Amino acid sequence: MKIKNPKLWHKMPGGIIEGENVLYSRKYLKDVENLYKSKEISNEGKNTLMYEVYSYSEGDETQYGNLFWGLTILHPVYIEKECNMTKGHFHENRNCVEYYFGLEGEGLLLLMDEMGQMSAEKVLPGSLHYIAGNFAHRLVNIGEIPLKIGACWPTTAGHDYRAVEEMPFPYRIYKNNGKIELVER
Ligand code: S6P
Ligand code: ZN
Repeated sequence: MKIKNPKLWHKMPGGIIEGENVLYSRKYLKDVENLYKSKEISNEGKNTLMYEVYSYSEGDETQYGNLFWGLTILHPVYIEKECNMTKGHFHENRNCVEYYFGLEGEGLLLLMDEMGQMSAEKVLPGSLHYIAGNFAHRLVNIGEIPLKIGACWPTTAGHDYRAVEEMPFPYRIYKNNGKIELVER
């Protein structure tokens, strides 16, 4: 019997599990500019790479009980001092929970319930975050290096971005002279 090599999941960008079922997407500033307060983004700035998302699963994604394993990399970009953030979403299926865990860098995980109440958790290497199914979640890079987090969630969860567009997270996150500021909209 041959012993198999393990999947080095945190090295996904290195292509270690290339050839298997890995999905990859990336967002440029032009894709997410509406999230930011600044309306003065240059055409050149719009091509800035903001974040990358890898996800991986085996078997049938429509099968209840199946899971995604994911990696999100948020680059250290500031738009007039506002920190780089993911779009943020609820899961379409509000029963589907998720775990995030910090790998590298420094961030915040913003959690918002369906009434629009927000809380924030510090994300750092080794931190573990349980995201209940009825909470919208957004990652924010508050550091100077890429923020990398691992994630695990049901393949049947889906993304509900519209609910967050209609009821945005109530705080913007800025870094001002090295200090993190949460500013109410
Ligand atoms: C999926 C999970 C992550 C995010 C990723 C990007 O349920 O929460 O993989 O999709 O961090 O965030 P967003 O809000 O742009 O999908
Ligand atoms: Zn999610």
